[in-house]
Formats: sequence, C-alpha cells, structure tokens
Amino acid sequence: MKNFLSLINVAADMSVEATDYVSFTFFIGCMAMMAASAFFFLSMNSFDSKWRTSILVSGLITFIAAVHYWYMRDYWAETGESPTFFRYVDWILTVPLMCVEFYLILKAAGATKSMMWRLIFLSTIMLVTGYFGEAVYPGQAQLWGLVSGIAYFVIVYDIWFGGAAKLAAAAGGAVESAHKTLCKFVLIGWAIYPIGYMVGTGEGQWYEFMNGALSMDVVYNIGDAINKIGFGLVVYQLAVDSSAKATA
Ligand SMILES: *C/C=C(C)/C=C/C=C(C)/C=C/C1=C(C)CCCC1(C)C
Repeated sequence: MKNFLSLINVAADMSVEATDYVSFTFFIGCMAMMAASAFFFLSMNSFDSKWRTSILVSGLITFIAAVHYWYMRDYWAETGESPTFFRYVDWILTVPLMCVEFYLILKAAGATKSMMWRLIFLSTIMLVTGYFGEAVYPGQAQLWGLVSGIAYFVIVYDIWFGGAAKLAAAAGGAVESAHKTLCKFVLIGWAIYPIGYMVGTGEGQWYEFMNGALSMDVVYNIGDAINKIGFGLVVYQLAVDSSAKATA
C-alpha cells in the first residue's frame, strides 16, 4: 500500500519528479518492463510450441525486472541512494535467464546443457565480483571490476567464437542471424554496465576521472531497458520469422 501511494505521489507531483531525472528513469524503466512483459506473455500462444519457452523466458526477464524496478524506484525516492542490493538481485536472476535464451534458440541445432551452465557460471562470477566491488569492498573496486570484466570477456568470446557460434553457423537462416544479434547485444549493450560501474565507483581508483561524470543508476537503467527488452524482441522476431516460414 505504501508503495502504491508513493507511485500515485510520483504521478501527482510531477514537479518533483521532473527535476529528479534519476527517479524518472526508474519510473519509466518500470513501466517499460511491465509493458514488455505483457507483450511477451500475450503473444506467446500465437507461436509454434517450439518457440513458446523462449518467449516465456523473454517475458520472465522483463517481469522480474519490472518487480525490481518497482522497489528500486521506491528505494531511490525514500533514500536518494542507489538500490545496489535490489539491482544485483535483479541481475543475478535475469542475466542467467539470458544465458538460457542462447541455449533455447540453439537447442534444435544441438546445443548442450553444459554450454548453458558454463555461461551461467561465468555470468555469476561476473556479477558476484561486481557486487563485491560496488558494495562490499568499494576501496578495491578496480580489482573486483577487473575480475568481473575478465568473466565478461570470456562470455563474449564463448558466444562469438565458441561452440555456440559453430552451432548457430550450422543452423543458418533465422537462427544464425538471431544468434548474431544477441551476440552484438552482449558485446555492445552489456558494455554499458562497466561504464556505469566506473562512474559509480571511481573514487580513489585509476578511473577516478569518470567518477560522478554521469549518474550510475541512469546508466544502468538505460542498459537494462536496451538489453532486457531488446533481447526479448530479438527472440520474438526469430519466432515470427520461423513461424511465417513454417506456415508458408
Ligand atoms: C539485465 C541485466 C543485465 C544484462 C546486466 C548485465 C550486467 C553486466 C554485463 C555487468 C558487468 C560488470 C562488469 C563487466 C565489470 C564491472 C562490474 C559489472 C558487474 C557492472
């Protein structure tokens, strides 16, 4: 109830809201994630059963994010501080689901579960070490950021050049192009996050020049909107393309 009331407050008190662009991006992010979830869930049954799980996972990713954005928006409004804990709980749930998407679209082409678990493991290392640098040992943010960054590069290498890339190439057609687009999201879209990390944790680190240059939360919120909704739309497009072919 308290959350609901403060949401009404946001709508009623736009003068406060408009000057606080950070909470505005939490608010818009929350709405965008909700809308995307409704879109994915409602479109699910119009596809061949082969694609339904992939679309379901797209919807789960944005739905989990919507719930966290609801709380993060509130936390920011109450305290004016970064909701680091909610942020990382969101990521530790949604990023592995994005790894599952890679597996699901390549499953018919022969993807193995071990490939999927490897990506999930690497993404867990990336996020846990990032959390340590941001919240537990901020004085050593550069060290933890480096470890996190290495895990990130291994993920990028794996999906672009590892077994997944070979399976995608062998599958060809819509699956191959969807895989390529998802790879670009990970290479370019996910690179937004280390930028947010650097502007948020730069104090006393080698990248101090970036400290406070932007709002860390705005950078993360933009990254989430692009990556979570974008990922889902790529999978949605793949389902549209291959269903159209099947009925033609
Ligand atoms: C929906 C949420 C997503 C796709 C979150 C992705 C997060 C990352 C790719 C975070 C990466 C980080 C680094 C590569 C180094 C610094 C620490 C992190 C955790 C911000």
